[in-house]
Amino acid sequence: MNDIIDVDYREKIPNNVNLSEDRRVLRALESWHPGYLDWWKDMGPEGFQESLVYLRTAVSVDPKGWAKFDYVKMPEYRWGILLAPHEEGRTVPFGKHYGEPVWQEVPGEYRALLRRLIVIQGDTEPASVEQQRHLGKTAPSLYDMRNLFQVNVEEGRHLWAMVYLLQKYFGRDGREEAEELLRRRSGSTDKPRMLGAFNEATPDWLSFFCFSFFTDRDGKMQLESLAQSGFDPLSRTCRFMLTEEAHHMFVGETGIGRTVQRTCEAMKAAGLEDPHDIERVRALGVIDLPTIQKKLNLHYSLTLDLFGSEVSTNAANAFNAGLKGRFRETAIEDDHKLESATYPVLKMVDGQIRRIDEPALTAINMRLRDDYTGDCQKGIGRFNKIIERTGVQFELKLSHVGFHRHIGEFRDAHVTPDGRVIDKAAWDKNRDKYLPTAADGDFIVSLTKPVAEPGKFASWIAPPKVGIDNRPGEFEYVKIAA
Ligand code: BYC
Ligand code: FE
Ligand code: FE
Repeated sequence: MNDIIDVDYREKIPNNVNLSEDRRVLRALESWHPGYLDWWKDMGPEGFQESLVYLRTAVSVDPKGWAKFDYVKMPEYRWGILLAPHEEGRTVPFGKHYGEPVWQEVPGEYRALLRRLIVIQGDTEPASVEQQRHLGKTAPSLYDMRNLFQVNVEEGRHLWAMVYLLQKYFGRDGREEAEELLRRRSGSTDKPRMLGAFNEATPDWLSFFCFSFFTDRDGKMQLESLAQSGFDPLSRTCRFMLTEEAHHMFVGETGIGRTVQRTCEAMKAAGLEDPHDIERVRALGVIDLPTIQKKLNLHYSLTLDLFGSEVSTNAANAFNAGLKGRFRETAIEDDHKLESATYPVLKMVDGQIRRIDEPALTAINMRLRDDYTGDCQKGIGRFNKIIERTGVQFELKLSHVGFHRHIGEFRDAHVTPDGRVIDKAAWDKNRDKYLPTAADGDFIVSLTKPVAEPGKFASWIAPPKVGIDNRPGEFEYVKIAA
């Protein structure tokens, strides 16, 4: 990989961190880049590395126009390092340093805690690319394929964002962590990614849409909390990442919405009234609503695990230290120190689900999860509006937070999607009604035949209302290399 020498990094990496003057970091990035490209070629979108994809590239942080669209081969995407503008006089917005000037360097006493947060955040980004690498081959349209690849290159950029922080602020161990981020692999037994949901498979397009709806939304919540950080470079990095995250959730939300819409329209056209008549609905070449519900149950529950335990001293320490705040911290009206406040936490008590007041400081994860649940609920409401408009009688629901959990209070409990505690035998008996089965998966895979003709869509999904970058319906979003 000697071509790297030819790369003019001052020009090649779009940045607003004055990289050309920062020789030490430039050198660290130069030596990291070949490994990143090797990783991208091995673990990035399979079979499309030579194709021309109509992608947006972040080139500045100007809210009026931070991106430009053009055809690029993904390995040549210009992964940049962009921080939201410096805010004059910013102070630590929470915790025991509340009101003190924010840090431009890593506070020594919090070094380990901060590094861990950055590494965990960084680890999720390449993990999602790995999880989604096979999906290009079954894309329901060129439009969807382009959206997948857009999300993928931007998750790649999010990795760069965290690697920049590690290399600039954490010296040798930062560089080692940056290397490790390229070594772990989603789903691997010996070197798995750090968090549970990022080691799960994303076997089909409905899973991808659910992932971007639910899991990228956890990304949004976590980035919002880190955007509050008193460590200013982390805050500025996350603030800019959030502008990209919005598109990822758009892909998820419109993807599920279009799937739901197509199902309902096909049912109406065929005169099918019963959404639970699965066989006849499936025979129309669309995904039945109960199966969509099961997919939502799965991805929501896997994502809830990413919030950690409801009661967590890690979270309390990060808050106290001023490193990770609450969702929209600065808009909350309280002391921002949580010295005596309490927060209601859902817990398992004697086999019952109860709401118990806990010190708010240790209930930070629970609070963020509540904010997240509210956000998801609104999305589900929008799906139900789509169903309603078609006249089909069916309501999608967000499952109970205790359902199908592996982390925290509900980890050992069996809770139904509607929040009833049941025993293991009842769970085993009904599991296939709550979660997708292998047969459901096979059915979805059988439908996901690739469609690569501009302007055409697979049978199971409705076309989008508008194109990307206002392009017309027939636009060739991906020029597939032979
Ligand atoms: N899987 O005190 P606890 C995104 C570990 S998504 C495995 O309960 P804490 C994206 C935990 O590490 C956003 N292990 O939890 C989306 C700890 O281990 P140690 C990613 C888990 O620390 C789509 C122990 O259990 N960013 O950006 O308060 C595509 C006890 O932990 C899990 C972040 O997550 C799990 N699910 O909270 C692409 C932000 N949960 O230390 C990208 C940074 C917990 O005892 N991370 N554990 O060995 C954090 O803020 C926190 O680490 C967590 C956990 C919220 C993840
Ligand atoms: Fe990301
Ligand atoms: Fe994302």
